[in-house]
Parts: sequence; structure tokens; C-alpha cells
Amino acid sequence: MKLTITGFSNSGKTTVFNALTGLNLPVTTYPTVITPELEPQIGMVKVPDVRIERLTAVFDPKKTTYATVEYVDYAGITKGDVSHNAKVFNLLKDADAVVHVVRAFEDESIIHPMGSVDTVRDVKSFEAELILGDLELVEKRLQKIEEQAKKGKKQDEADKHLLLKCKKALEEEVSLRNLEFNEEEKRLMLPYQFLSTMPEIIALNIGERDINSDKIKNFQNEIEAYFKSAGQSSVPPVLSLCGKIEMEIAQLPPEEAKVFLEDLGIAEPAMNMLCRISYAALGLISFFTVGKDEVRAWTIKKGTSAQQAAGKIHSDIERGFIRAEVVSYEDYVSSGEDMVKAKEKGLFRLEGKTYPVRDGDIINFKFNV
Ligand SMILES: Nc1nc2c(ncn2[C@@H]2O[C@H](COP(=O)(O)OP(=O)(O)OP(=O)(O)O)[C@@H](O)[C@H]2O)c(=O)[nH]1
Ligand SMILES: [Mg+2]
Repeated sequence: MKLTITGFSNSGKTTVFNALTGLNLPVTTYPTVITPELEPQIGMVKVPDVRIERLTAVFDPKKTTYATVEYVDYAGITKGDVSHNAKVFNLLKDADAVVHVVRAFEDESIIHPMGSVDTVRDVKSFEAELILGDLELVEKRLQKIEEQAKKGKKQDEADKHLLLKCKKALEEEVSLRNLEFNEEEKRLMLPYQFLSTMPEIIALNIGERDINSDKIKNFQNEIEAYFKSAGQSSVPPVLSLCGKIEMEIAQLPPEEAKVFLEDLGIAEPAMNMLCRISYAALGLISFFTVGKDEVRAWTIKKGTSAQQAAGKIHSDIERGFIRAEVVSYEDYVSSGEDMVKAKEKGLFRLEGKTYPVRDGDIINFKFNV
């Protein structure tokens, strides 16, 4: 599962990427220029999960495996520069969601491509660029259909109808994620990978002095109000974080990081939350397997059946599935972290093939090969 970090130049994308991944890519006071040598940077990040920490403490396994997500950092987009942005957008198309970094920190020494900090303007401009990118694709495709029609080729009416529907919305500056599509349309849309349908998470990159300030709460409220007024069917999560400090924290040993965070009045690194929100934005949940060898989080899409979930571990377990023995993490904790007690309390469930696995289920699969 892949999330691309994006946003305008100098908003702090690489800083946030470093904070998330603990890597140390160079950050610059000038905008990164796209050259043939510029490669997207990729980092895998463990999804922080106290439940996994707890289970590890109880089972003391040889190995603990967290769920992971992949982040990508590249150059930023530039307002109105369609050909430059197309290169950035190509990369977005490959992602499952975008983390949109919006600059909220003031710093005279770092050029702001739009001249000043204005978070709502940047959010609107970004949305407009996504819409423009989609509109270009739709128009090109419609043109092709027309050319083929002239040559006497049979037209794909359903495809054309869908494209015209998208075009109308995009021309009215409506993102495609706000439109209703039926199942057939959704299927036809998939190969286009429209930008404005992507799940988005907004990360407000705030200044060191603005942590927990009202100013930032106002920025957050204004952005949410904008999305609501723009008729968005769902408002993207808006999160504030100080990239610069979090990047420093990510380089520290855990104990020092803890003290540093406490001094600053930060309960938990915002990066943890960003990572968890990313996971949820992708529609992902975790189930756990536990034992002396390994405590492990497995990533599945919400709604995955027990039998399919078994296939994540091994195709044999899916094929020879008999049943799933399930205790939810909450029930396990309320039984004093004791499976026997959970059984006595009737919280230990036997589930069949079609049981939709829930986030936090601790599962033991019974199978036969
Ligand atoms: N004061 C302050 N400076 C920051 C913060 N976040 C990033 N910066 C600085 O802003 C500059 C740009 O940060 P980058 O992370 O390189 O920004 P970017 O979005 O990756 O920039 P491009 O890739 O060039 O588009 C660097 O000098 C950072 O140190 C912050 O929270 N506070
Ligand atoms: Mg950068």
C-alpha cells in the first residue's frame, strides 16, 4: 500500500517524509527541480499500534511484525504549470492515497511559491490542479473516441457517457470524488486512475511556535469548512504537525525522543497519527496472530472474509480452511490478557468462512491440507 506525499514546493514534503521514515534526505530552502535524474524516494514505515506492543509484552515472541505502509517523496507541484505537474501526477496515479502537505509555517528565509502563508488558498489551488489534470485526461480520451468514430469504428457508448459526465463536473470545478457513480461506471473508471477520486489526507505543516495554538485550530476549521462548502461528500482528515521538530525527533533514540516530546507538550508524535490515518484512509484494518514464535499484524481491506484473510498468511490455510478461532483485542484485554479466561467468559468465538474479520481480531486459523 502506497501513499505519495505531495503538495506545493517548499511546503515541507521531504521534511515530513524524513519524520515518517526516520530517513535523512536533504531538505532545501529552494524548490526541488525535476530532472531526469530525480528519482522518487521510497520509505517503508511501521504502523504504530499499541495493541501489537501489548501482545508482544505478553507473548514475548522471537519476532514481532508490524503492519507497514509505503511513503513516496518527490518534487512538488507548481501552480498552473501543467507539464511539470503532469510528471508529479504520474507518480500519484501509482499511489493508493495522497498525503497533501500544506505549508502553515512562517519563515522569511524559505521562499513560499505563492508569496505568503494561506492554507485555504493552497488547499483550493491543489484541488484545482487535480481537477485540471483529470480534465486534460478526459478531453484527450474524448478526442480519441471522436477520431475513431470518424474512421467509422464502433463507439463505446458507456465509456463516452461516463467521460462526458466527468467532464461536466470537472468543468464546474467539482472533484470526481463528489460524484455518484454506479458499479458499471466505477469499473469503467478504474483504468483512468483519476486524481480527484483519490483518498486524501491533509497534513498542515506548522511552525515550531504554533504547536497547540488557536491559530492552527482556525486553519484546520477553515479547511474543513471549505470542503463542506465545496459540497464534498466526505471531508478529508486534516492533521497538524510540525515537520521540522518531528524530523529531529525521528532521528533520536526512543527514550530521548520521549523526553523531548514531553518538554514540548506533544502527547504522541503526529507522525504516528498520520501513519494510522493513512492506514485507515486506505480502508485497511489489522488482524493479529500471536504465539511464542511471532506476534504479527496482518493487513487486510475492511470487509475481508475469514477465509480470504487466512490466504494472507498462506494459500494452504485459505484452501483448507476449517474455521477461525477469534477473540477481539478488547475482549482479550478485558479477560485479563488470558485466553482461558476469555473462553470461560464466552468471548472466544468460532467463526466460519464468510465471517467478516474486524479490526483487532486475534485469530487462530484451523485448517486441513
Ligand atoms: N521553520 C520551519 N521550517 C520548515 C518546517 N518544515 C520544513 N521547513 C523548512 O522548509 C524548507 C523546505 O522543506 P522541504 O522539506 O525541503 O520542502 P519540500 O516540500 O520537500 O520542498 P520541495 O521538494 O523543494 O518542493 C527546508 O529548509 C525546511 O527545513 C517547519 O515546520 N518549520
Ligand atoms: Mg522535497
